[in-house]
Amino acid sequence: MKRYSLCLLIALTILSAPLCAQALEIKLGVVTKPGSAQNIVAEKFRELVEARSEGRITVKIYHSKSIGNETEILQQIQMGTIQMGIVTVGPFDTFDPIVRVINYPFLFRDNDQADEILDGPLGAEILKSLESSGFKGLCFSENGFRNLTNNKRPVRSPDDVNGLKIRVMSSALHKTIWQSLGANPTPMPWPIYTELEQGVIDGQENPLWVLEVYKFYEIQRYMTLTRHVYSAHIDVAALNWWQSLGAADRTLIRETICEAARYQRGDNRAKNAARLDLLKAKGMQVEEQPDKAAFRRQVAGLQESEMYKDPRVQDLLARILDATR
Ligand code: EAX
Repeated sequence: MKRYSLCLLIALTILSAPLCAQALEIKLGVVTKPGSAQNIVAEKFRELVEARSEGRITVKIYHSKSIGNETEILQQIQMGTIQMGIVTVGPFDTFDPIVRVINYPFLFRDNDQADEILDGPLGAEILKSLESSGFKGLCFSENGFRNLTNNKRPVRSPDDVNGLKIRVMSSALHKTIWQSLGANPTPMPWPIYTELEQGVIDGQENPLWVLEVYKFYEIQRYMTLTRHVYSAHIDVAALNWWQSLGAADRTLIRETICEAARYQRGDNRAKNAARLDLLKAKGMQVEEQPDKAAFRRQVAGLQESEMYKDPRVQDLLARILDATR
């Protein structure tokens, strides 16, 4: 018998619950379906934290929009109706614009640089900042670098983007980025298969795993490896709930979710080459060498724009840009 079950049995027998640490059920929300990046973090976290607590802590994962889109998941965490979530940085920016620094276009050169910044003191500052909106930011997992797909034409330079109806995440920054690139961006919460299929939108942008897991190769013909934004998830908890936990539980939960995040980032990256092959085999036409310099020029004014005008956000962005150059 596991130690926790034994403990529970003794406690029940002699009606002396304080003998044991309290059972804890964590409700955790992700918008995507099983097999998706967010779910891989969530499932690894559940497996490890349940084993390490010997069943005292249990995790119930709500996925596939069963408790709403990513904005609604964050609202529920703020209200305390669920305790944790794995949420993409895009929709987070209406809760705290500080997260926009991560989605600054063409910020990170590669995965290593993203890890170096987000796992370091600058990333810690971002997580800390979220406390002012009721979140405890624990660590970063990832969607990965985002790429443009569409159904109209091959895209090599921003000229080809002109007028394309692109679905973007519910984020003012993402809308601004695609306006700067000449597209006609429409913010829409996840999922978007039907809208793509019916031609309500011409295209979208997401990392490679999304095209595989959501079978976008069935309904999108052209892909361009723009890698325009590194799309992190924030692995987040409700601040009030977090503060109600004992120190040992906080340490266990934080260490475990961060381990799950590192596991997921490695898993995601290891699969990307095979995904690209798959998407080509399924008939997608892939532009692997877009004119990155031209894309960068189009978004060069963003740092000075409305999006980053909050002095706190501007200051952090400047320091991150310094650290990445
Ligand atoms: O994680 O909304 C989005 O485009 C996200 O990247 C999506 O939920 C996949």
